[in-house]
Amino acid sequence: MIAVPDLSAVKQALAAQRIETPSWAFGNSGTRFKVFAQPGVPRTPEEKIADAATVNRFTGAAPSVALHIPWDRVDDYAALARYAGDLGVSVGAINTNVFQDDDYKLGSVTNPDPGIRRKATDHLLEAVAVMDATGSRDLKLWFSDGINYPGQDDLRDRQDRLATALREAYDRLGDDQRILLEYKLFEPAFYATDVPDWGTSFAHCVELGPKATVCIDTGHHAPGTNIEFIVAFLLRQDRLGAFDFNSRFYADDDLMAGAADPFQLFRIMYEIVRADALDPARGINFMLDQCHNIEAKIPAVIRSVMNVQEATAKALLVDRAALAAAQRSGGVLEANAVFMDAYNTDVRPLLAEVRADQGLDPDPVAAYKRSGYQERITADRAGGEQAGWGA
Ligand SMILES: [Mn+2]
Repeated sequence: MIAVPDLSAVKQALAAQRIETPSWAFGNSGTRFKVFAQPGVPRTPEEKIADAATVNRFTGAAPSVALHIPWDRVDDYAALARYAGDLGVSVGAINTNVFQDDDYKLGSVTNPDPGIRRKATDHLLEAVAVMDATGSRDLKLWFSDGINYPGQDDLRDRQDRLATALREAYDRLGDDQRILLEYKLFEPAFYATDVPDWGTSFAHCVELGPKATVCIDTGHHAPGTNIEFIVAFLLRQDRLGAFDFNSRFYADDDLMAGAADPFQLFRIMYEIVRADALDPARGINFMLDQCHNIEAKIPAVIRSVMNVQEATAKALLVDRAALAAAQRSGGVLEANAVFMDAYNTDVRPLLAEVRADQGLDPDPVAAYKRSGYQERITADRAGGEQAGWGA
């Protein structure tokens, strides 16, 4: 059996783990072909926050919820943050949206039209004002900007325009605020994306300053990309700010974290543990970025939180002394066996204990189903328009 040096330290680390949920995971979503509406889906930002608070109530591990502007636009953001606080959660990252206006057909902050660049940059500044009101630390930026055809626009000029907009947003940040710059290989642009990979994001962050960090969305890479290498590299450079966890089989599928490749999630979390970066005080925001198109949304988010916890527990169980000894002696098979022993451990009983110690039900999904919450929201939210993409 594997040797675990200090099981109480493992349990303590798991109890302290924090995972941020996305408001949009609770609304209706779909593919480009169809959005399937579900009963009980939130109609307002407040109802999305109530659902996120429900996930936190059953997992004890999801005390913040990310908002998306303008999908979660309200008149009084300070009041929204107080409402969240009353439900036991805080407002997390503020996500910007410069991809849904007709103006952005040729790009937002990289658009060849300076008037459209101004409009997009003003939206980023508006998001920082929202952060001031909600007490949020993180400004999350993802740009759909890119081009579909060679020659459509100048690749280098677009980088200059991007840098200009990022600088303006960065200079607007308060002392305790920061930028999370997300990258994505392709889609909606199919030939060249302006922030396609971690290297581009990293370089812009370095140029901006210490308050700019990279956000890794696990679904935003080419197939076969070694994401844990990117994690290790960015941690070493102190430039990893956040994850958008989700699963993909093909492209940016946004399925539940740990559903498609739990082994990859374990390898990622091992690099986090290896860098001692799990502690919330280290400043890495472990977020979910998912869409639950056909499955029930709240239990899917609960399951996702549990999947991240399971991958983390396995990563914490790696016998690092044995691993280091095997690595030093060139024991290829032995080192790999140490890794696999941890991965193959059934950590569900351990996590059930951690939950019981916190006064939680050891099975959060079953507890949610028994709670009657789903039936209540289905009845209460029968009238009015459901929130979804673009709402
Ligand atoms: Mn994302």
